Amino acid sequence: MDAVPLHAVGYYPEGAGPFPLVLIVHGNHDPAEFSYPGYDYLTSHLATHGFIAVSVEEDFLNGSVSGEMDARGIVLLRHLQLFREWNRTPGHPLYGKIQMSRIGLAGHSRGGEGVAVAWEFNTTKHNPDDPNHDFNFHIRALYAIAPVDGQLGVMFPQYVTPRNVDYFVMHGSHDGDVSNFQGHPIYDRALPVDEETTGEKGLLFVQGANHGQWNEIWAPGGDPFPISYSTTPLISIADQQQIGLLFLTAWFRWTLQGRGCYRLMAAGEIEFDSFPADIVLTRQYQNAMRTWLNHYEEDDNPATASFAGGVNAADGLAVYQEQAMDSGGQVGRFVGETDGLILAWNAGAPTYTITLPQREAPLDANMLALRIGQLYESTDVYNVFGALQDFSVALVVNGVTLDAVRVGDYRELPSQCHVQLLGGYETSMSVLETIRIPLEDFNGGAAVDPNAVEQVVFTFDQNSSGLLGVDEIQFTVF
Ligand SMILES: [Ca+2]
Ligand SMILES: [Ca+2]
Ligand SMILES: [Ca+2]
Repeated sequence: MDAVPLHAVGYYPEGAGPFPLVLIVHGNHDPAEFSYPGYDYLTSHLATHGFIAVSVEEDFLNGSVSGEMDARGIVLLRHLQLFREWNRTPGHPLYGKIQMSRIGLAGHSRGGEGVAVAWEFNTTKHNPDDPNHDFNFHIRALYAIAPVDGQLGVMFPQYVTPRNVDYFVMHGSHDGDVSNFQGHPIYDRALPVDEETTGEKGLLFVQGANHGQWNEIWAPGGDPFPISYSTTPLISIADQQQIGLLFLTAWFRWTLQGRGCYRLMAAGEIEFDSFPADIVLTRQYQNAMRTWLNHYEEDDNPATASFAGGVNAADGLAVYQEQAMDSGGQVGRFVGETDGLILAWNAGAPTYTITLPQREAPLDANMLALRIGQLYESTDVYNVFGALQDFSVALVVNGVTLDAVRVGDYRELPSQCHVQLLGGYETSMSVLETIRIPLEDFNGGAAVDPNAVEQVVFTFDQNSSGLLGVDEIQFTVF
């Protein structure tokens, strides 16, 4: 393909600006039906909140095609070149109105990987002979809606790893197209655990959401592989779009406009009345200020902690194993790209204790965070379907055990829903929830010196049995 049209439709606010710029791009669909009008509900809403927001047409890349993922990203960069030119052109309606230092990209399905590809090619040459590769845009934030992963060709890394950029991914349990939550591995790779990086990342998993309802054009046609069985109903188009609108807007208001209350929403610490009721939302969040106690990537020995010299110990657990939480078919039906800990109990009040050595360098932290959740079981063995899971956490500081807190006071840990696509293809999966506990909560509201913490103790004392996945236990700053 030698040339493509540059065509996008959207809105800009009244006023002098300058305003941050958000591009939204669709994914693969029947090329005879325009997909780009399907995000009008998002672009119009963004414009009322101070963004220039457009939906980019890439219908000419659609159909029974493969190997086009590089083009999906490059077309977005070509659009940014055009906006840069208009912003510099006296007399153009957008002259001086675009805040080119604050750009966000959102994409759905193949477009969801396309925004990561655009971010990659923004600074990495996709073609050394391209005379027009003068991108280097300030792409600050990405938002992927039910993205694919790994469709980028062989000339460049097949899998994009977002670094030094804010990345958010949203997916539905009832996705009848990208049914294995391919954005989860991207979330796991983003801000790599073993690298110094900047940026933040968030994840939203919506029980009952499907693939197409986030696009107004795709929604009525249903997904290619509809749900045949689920313990959770498919949510309405209106509710699914409301959830997408709230989180996408919030992400860009935080990352491009610096509105801190929306960071709380991304981090799962605040809810609004505009959230549709009775829909189970699972959320993850992480920023780059992390001191790892356990990310479980260092080996496969549950006794060794990721914190150098740290030791993990279990007492009374029926299952206790460090393992891959990927799509390899282990217990839990995971879809990520990470290692974690699987634990279960069915008697007493067992414990999981992390013991830290004396620190050589002081660490900066005001929170303890981890991701944890009930694992999917086809029939109940340890968890009780429909019941919340819960447990306690305590710190030992200078030989004294401080107040225990109950994680249920921070976030609920609900059951994973069961889903089968038409034909009986099972797509149930376990998605963990980020829990963030201010250190002062362990000490009656008084500050806790993170350098003095000797042990973190989890006690499974709230339910008589349970099966949980655990990962990314960290001290962090918020
Ligand atoms: Ca491991
Ligand atoms: Ca280990
Ligand atoms: Ca991990």
